[in-house]
Amino acid sequence: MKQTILLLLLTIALLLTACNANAPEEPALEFEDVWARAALLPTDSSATAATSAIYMTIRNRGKTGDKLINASSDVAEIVELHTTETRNGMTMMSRIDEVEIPGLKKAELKPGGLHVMLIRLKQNLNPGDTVKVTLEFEKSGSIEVEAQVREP
Ligand SMILES: [Cu+2]
Repeated sequence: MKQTILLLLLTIALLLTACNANAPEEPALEFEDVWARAALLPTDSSATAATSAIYMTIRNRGKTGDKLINASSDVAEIVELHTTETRNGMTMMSRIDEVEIPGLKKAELKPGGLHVMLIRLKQNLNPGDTVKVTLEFEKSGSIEVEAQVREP
């Protein structure tokens, strides 16, 4: 029984090694489940400006890590990379300079965590709309992705 498990583990290890051997050296980024939180502009001009956020999973199939260092979009006046932290029971968002995407791993941007913050929206984001966002990576350069607008 022990031997069977050992053999199984060995086989899995070999398979994993074989998979990684095929992986390119350079970062190879894939984007999954890219979406933006639906938001409406305030109808009252004295109200605070509307904000939203873009979330996604960034998978790196290459061996070398990369970093998301900037983002831009036409739908908002300001676009920032944010993280969410809870300190003394208070949940706060803060701006960060980069999001790391290690080699052969993934980075998840999701509600309550990392996100691309859209500040001062210029238009309504209705469910079903698509939003274009340009992501800038340290090594992979600029990549445009489309986010589907939906309710969280
Ligand atoms: Cu934020």
